[in-house]
Amino acid sequence: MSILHENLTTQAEALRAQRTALLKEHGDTVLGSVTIEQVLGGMRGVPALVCDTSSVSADEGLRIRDTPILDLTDITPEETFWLLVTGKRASATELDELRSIFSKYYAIPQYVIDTLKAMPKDSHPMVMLSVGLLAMERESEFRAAYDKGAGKDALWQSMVNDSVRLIGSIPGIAAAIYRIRFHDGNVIAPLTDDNDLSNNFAHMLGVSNDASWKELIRLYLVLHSDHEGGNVSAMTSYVVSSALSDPFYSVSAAMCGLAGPLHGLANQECLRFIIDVKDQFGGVPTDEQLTEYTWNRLRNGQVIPGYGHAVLRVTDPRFTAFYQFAEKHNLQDENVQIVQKIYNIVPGVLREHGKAKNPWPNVDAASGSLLYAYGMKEFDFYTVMFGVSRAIGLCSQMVVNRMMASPIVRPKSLTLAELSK
Ligand code: HAX
Repeated sequence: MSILHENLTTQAEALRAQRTALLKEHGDTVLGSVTIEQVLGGMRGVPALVCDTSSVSADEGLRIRDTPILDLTDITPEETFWLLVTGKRASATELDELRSIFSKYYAIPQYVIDTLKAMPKDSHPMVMLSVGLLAMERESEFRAAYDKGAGKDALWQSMVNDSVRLIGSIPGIAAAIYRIRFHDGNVIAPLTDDNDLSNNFAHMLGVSNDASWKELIRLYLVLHSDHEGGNVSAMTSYVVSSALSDPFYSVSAAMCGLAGPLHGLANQECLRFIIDVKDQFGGVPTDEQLTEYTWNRLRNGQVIPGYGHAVLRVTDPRFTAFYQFAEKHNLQDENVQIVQKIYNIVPGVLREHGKAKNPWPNVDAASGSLLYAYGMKEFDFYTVMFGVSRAIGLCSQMVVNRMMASPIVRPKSLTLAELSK
């Protein structure tokens, strides 16, 4: 049994006891009412999920286990996973063990590479990511444990094993997609002298040898990891895994949701927006040009990618973290300058436009321009980068839910006629 399992054993019992006590003593406590606007409006604000790993408030944004994300910008993906799943900061020994478990999976199975190579050349990288994860489902220890009759209270243990395998493998799957889809198809092997997850991911992508590229990848993997339980990708994996589907099924399904332009694909759309602006004006536009360009887009019924949020009502702290990274490393190419100019202009236009409840940038507004600055110019790939990070949060949430022995999700739907009545 790993140190991680040992840490979680006591927690699993405590979580189940807390859940049972809440159900027994307060099961009929009313949390609020649900309006027709919420039923027709994507269930906005309906308190219907439990998520202990992180929370998002309108006026501050993401907290991981109650620590503001801007206080966590120096940690590694390994530390992030440990914090998300256990609620505690890892010791050096715990991290060493976790890193060594993850690193067993950096080199992905050949059949996954073969599957990715067999896909049509114009497959979207997010389709390839979802397929790559599904191909690995045969490795699931969770499914094997279920098939052998593991009891409901014990299933979280094999879910931890699947989670570390999945988190350890997904950088290799993503890097293979990048090499196959955009380069010569030669997949780069993991490092032999360094078992750090983000260093290996940075290396296997083969984009840059710059030390700050590794730093960007580390930051990227931390910032996108988790965003409480109600966003499309987290809720998808929650629903799928509630049917006791294993993490490979659940994260693969979540990636299909992340691939939507209103969710993770927004980072690809942001870069497209930036390049369009640059092409249109032959470089960084003036304030007036950008204002007019933004208005034209809104009049055309298109959204401004990277702006707005279903929960946030302030600048996303994850945007701030990327912005600070650009300043620290003096990244001043035209795309970064356009990101800065958009930040100066777009919130004012969106406020005047009067529709978006939040005129401020979200995480996707800056991330792509940084990847581009280091030479990763294939913006179809950016959501895959997001997915590698998000898998850390999805797996953490699924482990915690399985420790609690959460039941299958089954809300009630109504017909429009029933609503009208
Ligand atoms: N540009 C133009 N219009 C916008 C807008 C934007 N950036 N953000 C919101 N609006 C519009 C909505 O389309 C909606 O219009 P209708 O009433 O005509 O339908 C109206 O303003 C009210 O929307 P809202 O309540 O403020 O926002 P929602 O909770 O419905 O949606 C979204 C939140 C993030 C989907 C939305 O702000 C959006 O489409 N933003 C652009 C895409 C984007 O950046 N997505 C990434 C979000 C972060 C994320 O999940 N990353 O993965």
